[in-house]
Amino acid sequence: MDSRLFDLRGRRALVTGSSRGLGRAMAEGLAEAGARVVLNGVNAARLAEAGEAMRATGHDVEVAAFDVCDEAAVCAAFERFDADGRAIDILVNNAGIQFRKPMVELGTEDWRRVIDTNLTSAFVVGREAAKRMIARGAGKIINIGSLTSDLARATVTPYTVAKGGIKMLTKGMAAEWGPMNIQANAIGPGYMLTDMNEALVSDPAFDAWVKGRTPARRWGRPEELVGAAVFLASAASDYVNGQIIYVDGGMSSVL
Ligand code: GCO
Repeated sequence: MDSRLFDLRGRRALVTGSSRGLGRAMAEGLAEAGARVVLNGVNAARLAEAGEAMRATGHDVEVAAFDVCDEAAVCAAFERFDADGRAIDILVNNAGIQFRKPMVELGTEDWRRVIDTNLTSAFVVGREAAKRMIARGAGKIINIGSLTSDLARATVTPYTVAKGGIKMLTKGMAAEWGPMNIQANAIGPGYMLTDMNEALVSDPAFDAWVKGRTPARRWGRPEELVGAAVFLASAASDYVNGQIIYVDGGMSSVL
């Protein structure tokens, strides 16, 4: 096998929402595979800290603080990339929030906030990245879905709807941008040990449910997404388009 198949040297990867959690883990993994990584988040101080920590381990890291929900800020960020000659070869649309509430108690503003952050932002950032990728004749887009891209759980419906939308947005990107040599795919994490899930991990009943419901009998670790991310960011996936890879310990495959 050609060892360069998974080699990301010479490629720049923008990972949204990457100062911590799944985004940070994937950013570190892409850097390990040779990519120059652009960290993104809204908190400039936390972002700078993450950048320093990654540079300290020898990684080639840039930071770009902007709010993925602010279309003007997204467009300005890509204009700065253009001006600096920084091509985004790989985009990981990871930024997202969770908001747990039964729908009958859910305000429309909270609904919109989750949809905008978890789905609309992936469209806006994806569109701006794709314009440049089309001009260069190549690109990789990795949208972060969820187990809830396919399966619903009570009290997280806006998140579920957004993540279901991520699955179909990915197919739409494949349909429109595949002919321009852009491969758009998704990763569907299962129940991962992240800050976002802290309340669930520390709930003994929920913890037992996740472990009982998952063939792997455990929660996933953020770094366990790196393999799928490097695969979808590399030449190894040049004929893969519109797919979602579930990294969920098998939960979505069993009753
Ligand atoms: C929840 C969790 C899930 C997981 C993950 C599952 O409240 O059920 O937050 O949404 O985070 O997305 O794939």
